[in-house]
Amino acid sequence: MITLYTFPEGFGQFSYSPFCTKAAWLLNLSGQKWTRKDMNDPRKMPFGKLPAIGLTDGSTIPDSDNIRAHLEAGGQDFDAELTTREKAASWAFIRMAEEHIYFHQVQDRWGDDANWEVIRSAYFDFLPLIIRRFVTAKLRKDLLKTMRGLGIGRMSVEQRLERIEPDFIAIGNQLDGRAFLFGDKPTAADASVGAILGAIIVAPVPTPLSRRMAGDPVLSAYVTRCEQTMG
Ligand SMILES: N[C@@H](CCC(=O)N[C@@H](CS)C(=O)NCC(=O)O)C(=O)O
Repeated sequence: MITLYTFPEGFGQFSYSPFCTKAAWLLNLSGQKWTRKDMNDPRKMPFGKLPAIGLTDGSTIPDSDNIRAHLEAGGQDFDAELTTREKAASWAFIRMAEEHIYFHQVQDRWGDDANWEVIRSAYFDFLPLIIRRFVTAKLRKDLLKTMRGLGIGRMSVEQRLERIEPDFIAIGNQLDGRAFLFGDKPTAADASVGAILGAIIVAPVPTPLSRRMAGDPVLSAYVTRCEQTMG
């Protein structure tokens, strides 16, 4: 049986990491038998990140894209009913969610003081008390430096909302009244997009971004549908 190494459950979701939620949803869609193993510290994982899966031969496959590729190599086709053009669009939606929208969610959790207080405890209470404040302050400082490097960390909340709005419009237009991005069944793109939008909605302390998502009837219903169908 496959073991999914994942960050723990959090904020009402499978995991507080949307990439772990995505991996769990892909595993569910594949119909494979799997079990979860929660971890707090991913440093021993091949990429130093989660998710990863452990196979019965003892090997470990890190990264949700590689997990998808592994399942596909075993015969699963998440996008079986998609045309070549739809597959191209699917890939672009995945990248938009994972390489852009995701970082706005990270900025919301780590950059906003009220959210930081909650996530510091949710993510790092496993650390010994004596080093916790020091270590987490350094982690936050380093992460926010990375976010400044990306550019997102230099924007005001209003500028971030403006920047991400076209992404939300694109997702709404792609849904076009349908249940999922490419029709009435979830595909690989829904596992990425749904998990990342879901992580925005459940900001522990509401932010302008989480309110924007939660107040969008189409996108919030889509997230709920993804959770109910793939979760
Ligand atoms: N491209 C990776 C991204 C995974 C990722 O960024 N995981 C984050 C949690 S959402 C992580 O492990 N962060 C811990 C760290 O960077 O130390 C994937 O698709 O699996």
